[in-house]
Amino acid sequence: MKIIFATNNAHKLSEVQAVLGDGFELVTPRMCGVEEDIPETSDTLEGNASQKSHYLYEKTGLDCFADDTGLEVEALDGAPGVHSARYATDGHDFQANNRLLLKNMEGKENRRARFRTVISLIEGGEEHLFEGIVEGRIIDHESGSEGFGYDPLFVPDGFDRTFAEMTAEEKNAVSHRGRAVRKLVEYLHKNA
Ligand code: ITT
Repeated sequence: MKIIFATNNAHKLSEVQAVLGDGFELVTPRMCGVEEDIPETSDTLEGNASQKSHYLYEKTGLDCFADDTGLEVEALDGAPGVHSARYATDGHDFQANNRLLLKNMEGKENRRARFRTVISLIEGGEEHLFEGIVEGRIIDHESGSEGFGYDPLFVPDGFDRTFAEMTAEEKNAVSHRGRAVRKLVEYLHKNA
């Protein structure tokens, strides 16, 4: 089954393809002739995921889905949250974001945080939402080189390694995105 995934993030694409398996072929916006950046102007993850999937559906008329993810840190009142991509700068500067997070966490005793992913699927013109959450903590230095984004700073509950110290398979087994995508797959299989 072919399905469009509204992302320009190559890391996300490979994580999602790994969970979906061989039965699904992911198509990117570029492969459908959508070259421009898809707007994300909402102040919630749900709103952004929905905005991205609707944008692509209106352009292509094909079934598609989008995910929006945020890192929600308790001691920072849920920041960076929906602003995770542009926490430190206007662009997707992972290193600058991690440096700013470390700075803002200096001296904080409460290190609790969670990643939350919301997927919006548009299938036959109808929208369905799926959520995935992983709880964990923010450590005080970067560790590991796998994954992307805030992975070097986040240790999921039940582990003593960051996401950036795990294989893609290990991360997907417990991650926010892995959980949300497994719900999506279950829905797609049921309705195939
Ligand atoms: P698209 O909108 O093109 O899909 P994006 O990188 O903007 O890609 P999001 O808005 O969903 O993706 O994610 C916001 C930021 O959150 C992202 O730039 C990363 O810094 C961070 N992030 C998302 N998923 C992550 C993950 O699995 N591990 C670590 N950081 C992640």
